[in-house]
Amino acid sequence: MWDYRRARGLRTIPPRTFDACDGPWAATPQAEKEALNVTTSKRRILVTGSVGQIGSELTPALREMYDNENVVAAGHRTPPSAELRDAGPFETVDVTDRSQFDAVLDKHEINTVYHMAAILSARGEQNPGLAWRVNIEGLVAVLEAARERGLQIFVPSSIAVFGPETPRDCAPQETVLLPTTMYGVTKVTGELLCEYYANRFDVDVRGLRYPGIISSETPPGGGTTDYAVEIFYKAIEDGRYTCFVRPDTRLPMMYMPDCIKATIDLMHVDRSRLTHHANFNVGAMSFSAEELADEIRKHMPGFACEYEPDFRQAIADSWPQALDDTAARKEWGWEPSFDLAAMTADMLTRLRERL
Ligand code: AKB
Repeated sequence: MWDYRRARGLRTIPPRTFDACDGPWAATPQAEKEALNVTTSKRRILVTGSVGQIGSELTPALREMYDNENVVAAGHRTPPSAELRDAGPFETVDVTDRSQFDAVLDKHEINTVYHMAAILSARGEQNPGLAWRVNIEGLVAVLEAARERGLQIFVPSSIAVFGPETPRDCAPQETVLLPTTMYGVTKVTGELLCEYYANRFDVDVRGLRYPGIISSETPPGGGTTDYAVEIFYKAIEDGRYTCFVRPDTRLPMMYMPDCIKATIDLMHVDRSRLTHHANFNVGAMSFSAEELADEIRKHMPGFACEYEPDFRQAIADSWPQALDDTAARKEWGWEPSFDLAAMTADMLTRLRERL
C-alpha cells in the first residue's frame, strides 16, 4: 500500500489499533490490505479545490504517484502557490459552468476527479446561499459529468452531516442525519445524491466523512475545527492563543498524512469490496480543546490558552465527539497512524522549521 509519509519524507509511526469509541476492532491484516488494492496505472486526474487545505497537499501526493503531467490542479478564485502552478498543469475553472468544466475534462482526457472545492461550516453560516451554490451546484455538475463520461470521482463529506440527535459519544455509520448548519445540509444532500448516482447510474463515486483536518502546510478557512490548526500557529508566533470554543469541546480530528492516505486508499480499492460509497465514517483521534493546549504545553511550557467561545461553539456542540469507523476498516482497510501526541510533535517541528 502506498505510504504518503514515506513519499513526503515524513516520520513514519508504526500503525496501531485505534479505538476512539472503545470498539473491539483489530487492525486489518497486511495480506488483506494488499488484496484490497487495484491497479493505479493510466489515471488522468483532476483535483478541484486544489488550492484549499486538503487539495494543496492531495495534489502533490497524487503527482508523486502518477507523475506531474497526469494530475491537473484546478482552482477558481484563490490564486495557486507557485509550486502547485509550476509543478504540473493548472486550470482555472468554475465547476458549475458545465461547458468550462467539460472543456478541461476533454483537454486533459480526465478519467478521475477529486472534487475538493467546498465552503465549510462557519463560512456557510455567514453565507448559506453561497454554501448551497458551491457545494451542491458544483457537485451536481461533477456527478453529471461522471455519469456521461464514466469518471471515477471522490466527493468529500464531513462530520457536519451529524446533528444533536446523533449519538454523541460515538456516531454510528448508519444513524440520524439532522444537521443544524447549511454546510451540514449540503453534505447530507451530497451524500444522498452520490448514493443515487451510484445506484441509479452506476457512477463510481466514493467519499469520506472528514473530521477536523490538521495540517502544517495550508491553513484551513471558514471551518469550525480551524481552532485546532490556528492554535499551533499562534503558539509558535505569540506563545498564546484565544480559542473560539470552550475548553471542554471535544471533536474528532485527523492529521493530514492520515487524511491523504485515507482519501487515496479509498479510491484505489476494488469497487466490488465496497458496500458504502460516499459516506464512510473515518476516525483517527478525539480530544478537547484543553487537552490539545495541554499537549502543546508539553513542548512549550509557557504556552497560554484562553477561551472566548463565539457562534462556532453551537456548531461544535451539534457534532459528535467520536466516530464508529468499522465499515471503513472492514471494507477498505482504514487504519490511522497519528494520535494526539504524534500529531502535536510533528506539527510543532514542521511549523517551527517553516515559520
Ligand atoms: C469544518 O469545521 O467545517 C470542517 C469540517 C469538520 O468539515 N473542518
